[in-house]
Amino acid sequence: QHDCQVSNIQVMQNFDRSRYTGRWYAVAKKDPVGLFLLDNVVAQFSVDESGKMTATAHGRVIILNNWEMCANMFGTFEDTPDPAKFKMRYWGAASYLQTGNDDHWVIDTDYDNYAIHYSCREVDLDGTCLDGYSFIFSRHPTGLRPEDQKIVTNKKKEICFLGKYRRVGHTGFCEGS
Ligand code: DAO
Repeated sequence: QHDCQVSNIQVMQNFDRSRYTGRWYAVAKKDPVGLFLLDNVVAQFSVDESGKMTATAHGRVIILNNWEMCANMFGTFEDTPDPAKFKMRYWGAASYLQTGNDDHWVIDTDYDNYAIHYSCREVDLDGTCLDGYSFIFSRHPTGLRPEDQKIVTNKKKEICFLGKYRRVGHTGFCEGS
């Protein structure tokens, strides 16, 4: 399971979407090619009446090379046979923001403190991920608890993104949005 094959990546067992609802602060991110969300990234997951998972998120972005703003984003999740693997369709509150349809996998979470998200946008010919991104989420804006850090480090290794993350700061830039 350390061969970096996207198809062999282990995801959260018995993922419970209702326990996953609520606010998550991104504390670290591995960027994809052409990164979008820079920092101050907060996601809010919900489960609607029909049981479908949805999310809103905001984060600081720079668009048109020089314009800094807070992007308000929406996402809907399509279920797959694996309860921890979703297809996420996303779009912005404004038309000039990014839209897309990405894989959205929950690699691991304890629901109360940390979560590791993974998305591979492009699988290489050898089965490894050529272009992907990943968020490390915390329930706490201050970051991960020390006891969760080694779990997260191990998972970063398993998904072959260890060393590719940067810290995601929370400065209050998107507060009130
Ligand atoms: O920031 O480079 C990037 C890629 C992330 C794109 C996804 C943003 C929209 C997410 C909306 C729902 C929540 C998790």
